[in-house]
Amino acid sequence: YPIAQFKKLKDEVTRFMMMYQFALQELETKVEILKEEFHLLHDYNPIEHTKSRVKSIESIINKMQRKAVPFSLTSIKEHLYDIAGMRITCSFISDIYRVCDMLSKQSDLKVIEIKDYIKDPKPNGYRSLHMIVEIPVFMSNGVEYVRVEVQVRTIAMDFWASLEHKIFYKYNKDVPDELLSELKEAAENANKLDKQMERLNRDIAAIKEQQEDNEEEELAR
Ligand code: 0O2
Repeated sequence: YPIAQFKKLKDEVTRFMMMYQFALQELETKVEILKEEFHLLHDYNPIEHTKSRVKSIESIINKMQRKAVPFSLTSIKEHLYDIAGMRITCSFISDIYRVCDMLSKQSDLKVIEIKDYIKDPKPNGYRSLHMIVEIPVFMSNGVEYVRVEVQVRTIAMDFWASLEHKIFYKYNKDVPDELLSELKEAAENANKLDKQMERLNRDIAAIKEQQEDNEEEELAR
């Protein structure tokens, strides 16, 4: 019964893709809660915005071919960690580590791997913190542990990565050398800007604290 077999396969694939969608929804809720709690308690929001996506079936197949992963749902789940991806854009570099720490402390979330491309940028200048996390997803027939790739970046890192990605594809992955070195220089400039903004933010916080102390002293007199 080829039709019945085809239907079974289609249901399996639908369920497989749904699992990643659910994992992302769970992670989005977690991040949203952290965001609101932080805002209410500290009157400050370390997260500018988030964006999630599930890889298309076409990209999954391309990646499987590139990595020579056998064609089965079990091996895809085992070998491809970025089927579900979430990008978290933060205001400052210190916020990236704060967000990573807050997520890592959640008991139902297991950190599988952390790649720190901020401490060790890629040779082309790419910076971001990548986390592979595993989240339990409860489905009607049991629990599935689903991996999600989380990329945590500043606005400047995101700006650079988005443009670099576009340029990379515009030149069909064969970018001229002089453009590559300009891109690298742009990444260093973005990093300088990130560091400058971090310093500014720290100075402003110190001034604010000093003002509050002065006001308290004034009231106590
Ligand atoms: P897309 O379209 O964003 O999904 P792997 O993920 O297994 O291929 P690797 O190298 O261990 O292998 O992954 P890594 O370094 O953690 O990077 C994976 C993702 O990070 C990429 O996904 C990009 O989204 C982003 N990334 C990594 N390096 C660069 C870079 O130099 N420039 C830009 N713009 N993005 C980068 P995909 O699958 O390549 O693409």
